[in-house]
Amino acid sequence: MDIDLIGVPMFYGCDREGVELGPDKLRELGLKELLENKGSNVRDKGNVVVPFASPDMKYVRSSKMKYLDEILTTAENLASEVEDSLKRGRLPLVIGGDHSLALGSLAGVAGALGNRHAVIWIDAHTDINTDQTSPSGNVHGMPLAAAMGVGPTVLLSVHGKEKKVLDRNVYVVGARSLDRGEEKLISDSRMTVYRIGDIHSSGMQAVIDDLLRRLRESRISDIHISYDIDSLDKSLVPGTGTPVRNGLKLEESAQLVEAIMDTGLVRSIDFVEYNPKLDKDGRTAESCLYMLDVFAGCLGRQTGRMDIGRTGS
Ligand code: DIR
Ligand code: MN
Ligand code: MN
Ligand code: MN
Repeated sequence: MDIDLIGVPMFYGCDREGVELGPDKLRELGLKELLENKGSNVRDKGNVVVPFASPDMKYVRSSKMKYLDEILTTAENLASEVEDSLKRGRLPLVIGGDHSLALGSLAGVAGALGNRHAVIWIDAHTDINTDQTSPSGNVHGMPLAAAMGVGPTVLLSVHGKEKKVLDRNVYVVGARSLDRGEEKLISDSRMTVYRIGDIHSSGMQAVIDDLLRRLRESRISDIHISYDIDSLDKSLVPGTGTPVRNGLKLEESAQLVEAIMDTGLVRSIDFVEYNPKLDKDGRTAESCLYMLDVFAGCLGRQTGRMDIGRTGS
């Protein structure tokens, strides 16, 4: 596979410093070489520009969404990069940074692919808060709602005003820490949420079978994976801002990622929320590299240029 690495050194969406070091730390740990050794052709596009802001600027633009201006500017920058990579037939691998960057990656995906794609969101959280339902004001809890067209206009207008994905094509896997407003949106929308309880009672394979069947039935042509490392159990990722107990094991996560990747429909990937500053013993880096190796193996097996067949903007 031809891959474009894109770093997003940003912490504004989680309001916890250290996660902005994620992209460079993963480079230092050999991410490019890992992908190349498994057979991919990799171009590192570097990091997108993230404007500077000091903590006293947190609420200048909005009282409910921290660092709103900086997050929106970063999202625009990222959307252009992702769209550009996809139009060149390359797979953007977006390395965070916090999960608010998905405002940009999903906007870029929509710009290049239209709306026949599915989004698979692997996360302990569903990230479907709005400015009204968020308990924290942290925008990393809002990008998936915004992509579906739910939330404040400013968040819906990144790189175009259209919805970035249809709610019936959204799948969350691994959810186990949801806010009240998020529960309401799940019942009011057509998105599918596979909670940790479903995974533990039916097994990961049953969840995968159901997911793949739904993707087939909805005639999905493209998939974006948004991988939040806090989907993994807290013990595996102490170095993330909001670790949650009772999470996925590495083997379960690998099984899931391999099944999705092996559809051959995955066009773009986010890998987010690794915070090297909180990773005191290197265990989180190890978990990240384990999962990135799984992605690398799948990507390396897929050959050639992607022909997405559509270039409309
Ligand atoms: C929480 C935490 N639902 C919020 N969200 C996180 O602040 O909206 N998402 N950590 O990854
Ligand atoms: Mn998330
Ligand atoms: Mn999360
Ligand atoms: Mn565009």
